[in-house]
Amino acid sequence: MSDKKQLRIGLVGGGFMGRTHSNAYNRISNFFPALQYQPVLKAACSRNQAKAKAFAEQWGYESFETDWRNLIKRDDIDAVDICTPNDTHAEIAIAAAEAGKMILCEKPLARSLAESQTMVDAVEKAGVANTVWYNYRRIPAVTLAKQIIASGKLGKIYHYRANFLQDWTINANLPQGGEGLWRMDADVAGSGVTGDLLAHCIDTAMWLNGAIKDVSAVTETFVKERMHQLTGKVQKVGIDDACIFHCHFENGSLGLFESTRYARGHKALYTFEINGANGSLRWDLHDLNRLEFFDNSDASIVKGCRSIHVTDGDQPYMDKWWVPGLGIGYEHSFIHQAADFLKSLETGGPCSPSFKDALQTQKVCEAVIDSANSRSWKDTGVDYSLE
Ligand code: SOE
Repeated sequence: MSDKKQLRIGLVGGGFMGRTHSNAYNRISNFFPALQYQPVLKAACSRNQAKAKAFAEQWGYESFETDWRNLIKRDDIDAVDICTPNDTHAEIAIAAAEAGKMILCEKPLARSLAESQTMVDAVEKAGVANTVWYNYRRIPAVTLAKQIIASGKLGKIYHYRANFLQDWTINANLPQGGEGLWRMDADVAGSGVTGDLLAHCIDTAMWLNGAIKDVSAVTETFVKERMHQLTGKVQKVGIDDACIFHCHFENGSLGLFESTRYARGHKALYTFEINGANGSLRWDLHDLNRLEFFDNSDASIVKGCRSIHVTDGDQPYMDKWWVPGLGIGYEHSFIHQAADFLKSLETGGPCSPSFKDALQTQKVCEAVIDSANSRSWKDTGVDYSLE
């Protein structure tokens, strides 16, 4: 019998994110043995009974529920993990906070800034631990970028640019709404690529480079009408299929962001680059163990972009994995976030990004959509302290 403290998890939603989070909890004890807390998979919840049961069995949950309200009422659950579509995040999170549960919420925090604010208010009132799964921060190469920037090695920052490119909606016959395609339905998702993909880029950008002050954006919806899976009717498409924005950061640098689901050939290409007076960094999700670093202080005869293979034990998180030179993958970013959440319970500090941090990303997303709709610059009102 382990003498660790238990964090009893109730997970809502049995889709892609439910799988990534469940996998994370299952790996923690093996790879983060020093943590005082141990996740215990108490219950998985999905509306469909057969699916809920199968999910619980597959991922090792002790039980299952078909109504999240019952899950939240249970005394044997300490933390609620929200992996459902965006339109349910606020209701579940607020009820969970009122029941005194800790909350781990999938990104984006909610469909809109107003909804997100109600969630922040609820967790702050209840004083419960909370975090939002902006998982890319926890890729070792990205965390290393953060450390290099924080060390001042890049000097004054002039530029930050990021892309998140996909191609899965280039098909006018693809319906919108319903299971699997809720990201295409504005009522459920809140927005298209802005909330789904640019939110990741914005979260990483503000973590690395500070607050985004104002934005000027364009969005496009290439296919204007699609059949809705739930109504069977052809309905107006309300999401942005593509979004490009530029911005000013608080530190004086300029930002350029692009996201689309119409970049043929790109399945999930997330890249960012940051240029300072003394150096530049570049990262690419398709080669996630590598960080490119140009250091202008190198001797001129060897000056050039170095490609750091971030797999050594003294690099972020990598002492937990294999031996130097052997890489890790996408799923590890979730394992690292779950481990950091457990660590934060030991130290009593927040686990960033907290709901409050994620609210700042939401402010930028909202300003981006407002800017595109009004064809004008918008202030974001972001209040971001780097952690
Ligand atoms: C959309 O296709 C999606 O799965 C996002 O919802 C995730 O947040 C992103 O990491 C990968 O793409």
